Amino acid sequence: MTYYGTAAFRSVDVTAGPGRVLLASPRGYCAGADRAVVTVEKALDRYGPPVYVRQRIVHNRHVVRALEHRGAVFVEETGQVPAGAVVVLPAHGIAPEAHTEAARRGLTTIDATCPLVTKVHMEARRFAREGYDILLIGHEGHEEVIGTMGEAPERVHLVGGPDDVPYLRVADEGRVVWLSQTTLSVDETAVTVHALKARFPALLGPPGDDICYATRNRQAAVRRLAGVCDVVLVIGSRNSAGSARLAELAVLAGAPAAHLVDCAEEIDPAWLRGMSTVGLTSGASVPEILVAEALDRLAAYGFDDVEVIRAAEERRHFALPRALTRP
Ligand code: 0O3
Ligand code: SF4
Repeated sequence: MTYYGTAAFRSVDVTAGPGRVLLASPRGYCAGADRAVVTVEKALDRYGPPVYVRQRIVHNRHVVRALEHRGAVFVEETGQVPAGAVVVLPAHGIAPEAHTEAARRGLTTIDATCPLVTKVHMEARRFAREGYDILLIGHEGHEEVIGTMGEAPERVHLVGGPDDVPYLRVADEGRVVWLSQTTLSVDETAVTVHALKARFPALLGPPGDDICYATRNRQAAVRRLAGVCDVVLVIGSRNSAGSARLAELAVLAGAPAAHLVDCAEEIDPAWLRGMSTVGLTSGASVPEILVAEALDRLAAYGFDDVEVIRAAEERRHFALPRALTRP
């Protein structure tokens, strides 16, 4: 069949179909991302536009654009929010000094930080108070990492991977603990923790998993389907750490190729030529409409037999921030 792909506006001969799609479950919105997006929507309903949002509420281009259309204004710094305005803090959390700055400027602050990110902040605060050096496994420059480091900047050391371990210097090797970003690769983190334990035998770990349930489940699902797919498509934005990890993991788990795409239009039909099984999943910041559009596009290419591959059941739900539920 010849499909005139909107991505490149060119005629491409797709000889792939009929083929099947293995659809990962769970995929898409986690409880924290869902809560954060609904928080901005409810804030717009309650206060009217503009509602300011620190950074991206979640790392998804489609979500940010849709909220902008409704009157959300995304800013990098609290200082860019006019005095007295309403500001929503992102799901990834922010450093405590940003809360102080918001209060000083008289802003109405609605905190959409995911409770599971807040849990990591609280761990960092507690271990710092108890005199521990904190080895935070995470990606340099990622907003969640910046926020967690801000809880105890003098105590937290960022660990990007095993290569960083020999260079770590701590005050007391008997009082060290590792914590992590919530959206890391489970397997890569295990390798880093192994290297840290070899270097610091007294190393403690987080009291509960810092890599959250949603990250684990999405990785488990893609791992299950990758080995039997010719190619895996991951819907998610480039700046979404969790989505990028899913594409990497798909290849590590046996898929010959994987592609991270923001939306259906980015699916290049050339990727499907000669293929019979396509894996499809989406990151924790991705609304299901984008998956539905990708399925429509795949069906147009002849991949219209969809089978769900389930790795876990998810029922987690977080209540909205209290600022929005008060009468
Ligand atoms: O942390 P990551 O870049 O994957 O963030 P996303 O894509 O916005 O996904 C939601 C997860 C989150 C808010 C942080 O835990
Ligand atoms: Fe919360 Fe996990 Fe979702 Fe991050 S990925 S917002 S920690 S539930």
